[in-house]
Amino acid sequence: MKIQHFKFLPLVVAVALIAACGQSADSSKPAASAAPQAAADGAVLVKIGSAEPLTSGIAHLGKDNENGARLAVEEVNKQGLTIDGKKIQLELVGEDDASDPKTGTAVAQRLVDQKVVAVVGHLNSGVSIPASKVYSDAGITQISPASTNPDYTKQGFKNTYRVIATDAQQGPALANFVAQKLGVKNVAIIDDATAYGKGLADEFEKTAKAQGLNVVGREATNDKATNFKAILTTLKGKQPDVIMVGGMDAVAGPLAKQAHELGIAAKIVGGDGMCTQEVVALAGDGISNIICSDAAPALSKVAQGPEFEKKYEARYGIPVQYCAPGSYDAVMVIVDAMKRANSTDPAKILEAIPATNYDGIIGNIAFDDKGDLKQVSITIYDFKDKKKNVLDVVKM
Ligand code: ABU
Repeated sequence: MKIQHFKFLPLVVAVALIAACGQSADSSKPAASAAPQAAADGAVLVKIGSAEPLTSGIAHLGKDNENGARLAVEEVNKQGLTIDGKKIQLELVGEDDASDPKTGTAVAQRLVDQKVVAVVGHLNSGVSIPASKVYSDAGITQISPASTNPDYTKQGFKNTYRVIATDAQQGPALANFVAQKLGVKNVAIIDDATAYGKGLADEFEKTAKAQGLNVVGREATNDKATNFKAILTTLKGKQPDVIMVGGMDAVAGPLAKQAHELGIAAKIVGGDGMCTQEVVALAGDGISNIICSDAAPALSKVAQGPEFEKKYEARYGIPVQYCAPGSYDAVMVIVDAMKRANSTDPAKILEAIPATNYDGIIGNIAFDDKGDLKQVSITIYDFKDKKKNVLDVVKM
């Protein structure tokens, strides 16, 4: 809203109207820099958005992300936060994107309209990518704890960050492990046709071929599928030593179970989306064949990891599933930016984020010029006694 819109009104009325609208007098500034609200105890209420699937086949993973972010908000509020001499009360505003790109952009707009100062989310790359345009237009920092598709941070937006490795790092790490550590020759690939699943499978395939592996078959399914017996039967005839799955645990778990039922002895190999605690229940006896990577360090291998696991279980009564540590860290990175900027203005937070140098649960967090982590750690696991067991760590 530019001041000249009111050129026929008395100046005092124009100023009052601008103030009432809660908007800058310069329309080129993001609408997100509206005046903060007051909390009940007189503290300034500052909202942080949290967006992930709270319904859909991977609602358990979305809830885990939200749990991580909420734990951080609760801790900051308990410790007390003062910015620019004002007591701050953080509020986490959670929204359900249902793993759906269209719902994701609507949710992003809803968070912007609710005047959040930054957003932790989304989970799915296929949702984070379209939603990032909404946050970019509003000048709000977006930090995804889970989206690994490289394209998310390649769009030229200044506000787009992640606290997880990318599939351009994870895919090659997995393929190198298969070629060098498993010492097998024939691999088949199945992807779920999502930005994540297909993207990771493509990265895996490129490196697998460069490593001299034979890709004996490639099949596609979708992220809502539950019966994989037809494509597994086709691939069984090609006798793969490994079946790489680009998909989340809701696909890879039942797929591993059905492969076991069909007598397929191949290892079922995949990325972070299937490397969850829930995959144990979903895969049944097929769990013994699963090898998967996390695009993050194992909690057992990082300084604050074991304490985080204890805190999380004490608060929620369940173990960490997935990217809760990254969600927790993303909130802390936003708070760290507020402290360094001495401001809760979204524009000032965004300005402070590139200089982040924060020691989080997942390790040191500093960003490159695209918004990706400068240092990452990929962890490769199998499952022993239904628990994740570290096989290898690749630092990049
Ligand atoms: N990183 C796996 C799950 C989320 C995604 O990138 O779609």
